[in-house]
Amino acid sequence: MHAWPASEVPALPGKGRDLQIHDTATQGTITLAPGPVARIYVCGITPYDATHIGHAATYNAFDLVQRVWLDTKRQVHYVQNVTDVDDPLLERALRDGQDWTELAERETALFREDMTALRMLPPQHYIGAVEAIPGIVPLVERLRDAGAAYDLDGDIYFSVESDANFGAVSHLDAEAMRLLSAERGGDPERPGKKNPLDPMLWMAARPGEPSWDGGSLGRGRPGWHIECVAIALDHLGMGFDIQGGGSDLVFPHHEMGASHAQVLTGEFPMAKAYVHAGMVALHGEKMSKSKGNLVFVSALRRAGVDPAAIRLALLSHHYRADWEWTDEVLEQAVARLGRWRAAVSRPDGLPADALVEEVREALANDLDAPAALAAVDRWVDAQNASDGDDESAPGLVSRTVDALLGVAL
Ligand code: 5CA
Ligand code: ZN
Repeated sequence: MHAWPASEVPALPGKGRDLQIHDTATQGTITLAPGPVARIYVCGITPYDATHIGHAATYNAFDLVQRVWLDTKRQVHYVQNVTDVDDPLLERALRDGQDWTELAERETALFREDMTALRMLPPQHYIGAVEAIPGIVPLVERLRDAGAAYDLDGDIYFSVESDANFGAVSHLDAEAMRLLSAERGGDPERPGKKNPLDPMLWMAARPGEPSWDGGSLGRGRPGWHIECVAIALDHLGMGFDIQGGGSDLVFPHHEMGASHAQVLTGEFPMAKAYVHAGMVALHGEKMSKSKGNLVFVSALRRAGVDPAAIRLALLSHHYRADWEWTDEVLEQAVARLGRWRAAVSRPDGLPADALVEEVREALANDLDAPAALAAVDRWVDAQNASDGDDESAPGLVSRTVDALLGVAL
């Protein structure tokens, strides 16, 4: 699949510092020191509805990761998937009497537009589940041949008991896992499974549903977790720097993915850091396609909201926090954008070299975007209250805000 166009990232004087980031698996902050090419996999959308603010907040977090690494003069190898065949997508298409491929294509196209408007840097490889099927089938065959997968009425399940390290990403107890599995696409109640938590690797063809040739697996379609493992291993290999997503992916998705990869390669972890963004709520509940309590990025854009203000609204919350979208959050962001633009539109101003370092330090410290905004606020307030004469300052501030925060002033 094609991704979306990259906005230019201005180069800044000097060099950023290495990223320290909270890792769910080790339950602490680690310093990542990638080689010349940093590698990141971010779980992409299931395209059955438009991009909402919760999605945008999660992709904003990983966009900051890219920007921090680019500022350390590294290249970034970024891979993202699109779950373009899965139960919720097929159910929505059936409900609305539309073709599932058209639904997926339309919503993916809208996602690209939203990401472009928000200045999120694109992945180099943007891979759909459907196009990944030829790579998924041999992995499922290998798991089965290694005794880590079994057949249940034609469906192939992964046996979580085949991985001694199972649980090492989420650290949840069995009961919590069971509840989350039922909530998030698993089928712990299905009779005949070795362990209720075992996730499907390959679902045998169902009447009226799309299916593909699975070689020795028979016709069917891939499970969700093996999709991301196959794409990540194909494009990044084991031991890449970050696997990212929202905190609702910790279990079962990232736990199962780590487990599949561990059994396939004998190595743990698949990613050096498992990084999770908090959940954005609306009216007190997690924004979710299934509940329908959504604020769409595209609807805000249509209503004339500047995407830079949406981006500032996202940045005003720490990525690991759960937070609530309100009109006030957006109003404050619009006001801040106005103040910032006024301050950098002056021909000269207060020296800004220290600000560049403050923003760098805030982001390198577990992507502390609110601290970065506070640093820019301080420069802006001082600039508006005085008459500095550094002619390079407004341009340097604009470039810093653009390069490190993705906001065009
Ligand atoms: N296709 C899978 C990942 S492989 C999936 O979870 N798709 S999704 O469309 O449901 O979500 C896309 C990303 O947005 C995921 O990282 C998810 O964790 C994140 N996300 C979903 N809802 C919210 C929310 N309310 N707040 C923050 N992030 C969210
Ligand atoms: Zn994923």
